[in-house]
Amino acid sequence: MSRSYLDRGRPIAALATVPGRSALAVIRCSGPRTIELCAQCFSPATALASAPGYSMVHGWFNDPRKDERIDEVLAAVFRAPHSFTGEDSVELYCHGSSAVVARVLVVLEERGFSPALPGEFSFRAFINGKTDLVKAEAVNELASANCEAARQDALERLSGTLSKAYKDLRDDLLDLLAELEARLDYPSDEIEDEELEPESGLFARLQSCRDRVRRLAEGYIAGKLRQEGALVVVAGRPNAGKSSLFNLVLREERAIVSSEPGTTRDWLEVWVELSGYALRLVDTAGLRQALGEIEAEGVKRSLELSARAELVLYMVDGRKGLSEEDLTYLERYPEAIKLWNKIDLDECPEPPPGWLGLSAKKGAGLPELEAAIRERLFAIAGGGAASQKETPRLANARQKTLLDQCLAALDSAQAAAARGLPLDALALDIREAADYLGQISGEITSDEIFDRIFGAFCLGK
Ligand SMILES: Nc1nc2c(ncn2[C@@H]2O[C@H](COP(=O)(O)OP(=O)(O)OP(=O)(O)O)[C@@H](O)[C@H]2O)c(=O)[nH]1
Ligand SMILES: [Mg+2]
Repeated sequence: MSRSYLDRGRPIAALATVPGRSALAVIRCSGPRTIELCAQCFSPATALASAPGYSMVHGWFNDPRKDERIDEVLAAVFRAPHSFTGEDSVELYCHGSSAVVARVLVVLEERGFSPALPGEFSFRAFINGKTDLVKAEAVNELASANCEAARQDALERLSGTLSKAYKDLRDDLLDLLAELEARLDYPSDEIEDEELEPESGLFARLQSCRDRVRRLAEGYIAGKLRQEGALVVVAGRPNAGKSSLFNLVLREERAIVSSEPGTTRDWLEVWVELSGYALRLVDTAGLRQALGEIEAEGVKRSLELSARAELVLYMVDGRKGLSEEDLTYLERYPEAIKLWNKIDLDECPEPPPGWLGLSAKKGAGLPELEAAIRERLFAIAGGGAASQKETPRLANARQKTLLDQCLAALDSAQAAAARGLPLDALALDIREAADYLGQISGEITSDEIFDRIFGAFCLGK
């Protein structure tokens, strides 16, 4: 199959819901002759063919070649340009079995529909001017949001706050550029001294744009974490109680717990949601001078995971206190939340300052631990929509790369201004910076990026 997104002459169809068994499945169709072609497999055919936009028609989906009914369906009709894609579209609500879906898709293909590429409906919406790239990406982010924080942010982006921030910035840069270019026609194309004053004219406006780009780029860490979830690693010496904590959070005896040190070798992970954030919680092998090759590999992986983690929960057996290894580890991860485990035992002394008392076996201290995690995540990832009033958050690597490139171009423009270079050198950098912002929103595109952007979307989206 070598169809391209740019091949828009044919109608497309795809399952828009999760494949498998469900009450209903939605099959989405869009493109030239969609309503007419769907009507050919629908009875009563004229009811569908003549249905106004934004209406639903009840009937049967048929295989016209075999003159056979396939399913009882509802068809939602959208007429161009008033649809998601901007094209004529039909959504078929059929029963959610794989047998029904497979037959409907085969019949649609026989009628001339091509199986949609991932994200092809969104691509068509973009190319038909229904959305910019940032909002198209937000739709996909909303469809894949796996926690409340991700949902809130994606919705904020879908409502256009981020698109507006990019657009305002680009407009300001283009205004600046227009002024510079107008002045290039004058005999003296040097920058006037007063314009280099931080508070005045050109320099100040350039500086303000640069600061706004920098703030947006800085929001990426929080945005990505809220969208994709945080890696939270439980680390500590063997037997500290890491797997017990993992099971306690999970409310299930998932990890093997035993009094034998070195029980966990392969690390285990589970997704949990805490206060709206998705956490990828990982139980790791206990840190010590390993006894054999397998344990050594486990320890190596624990250290690698710690290095990648957004948050480390470092646990010790309170009865044993702090060892040399614990202190060495904590020097490397001073931000770790420090857990003093087994406080249910009489021989366990009080936790020292800065340590949180816990019983991974009995559950004491868990609410305090959750509060500490919440506080730490909030510090890294910030709050909900209200906190985005000034600077909306992005969570998309493509946008971040282009923002970084834009920032580098503005840095170069500032350096040019500071060195009193001719205006055309400055104009070149500002043009480049504005172009990067245009690529973010899709005002400037090249064909080859479509596969990369939309290819990562869900099928049927
Ligand atoms: N009394 C008490 N025992 C605990 C507690 N947490 C863990 N244990 C016991 O300590 C032993 C080790 O627990 P694990 O959870 O397997 O420890 P681990 O840190 O995963 O150990 P490794 O996988 O070997 O690194 C087991 O016998 C647990 O029952 C606790 O809070 N209180
Ligand atoms: Mg373990």
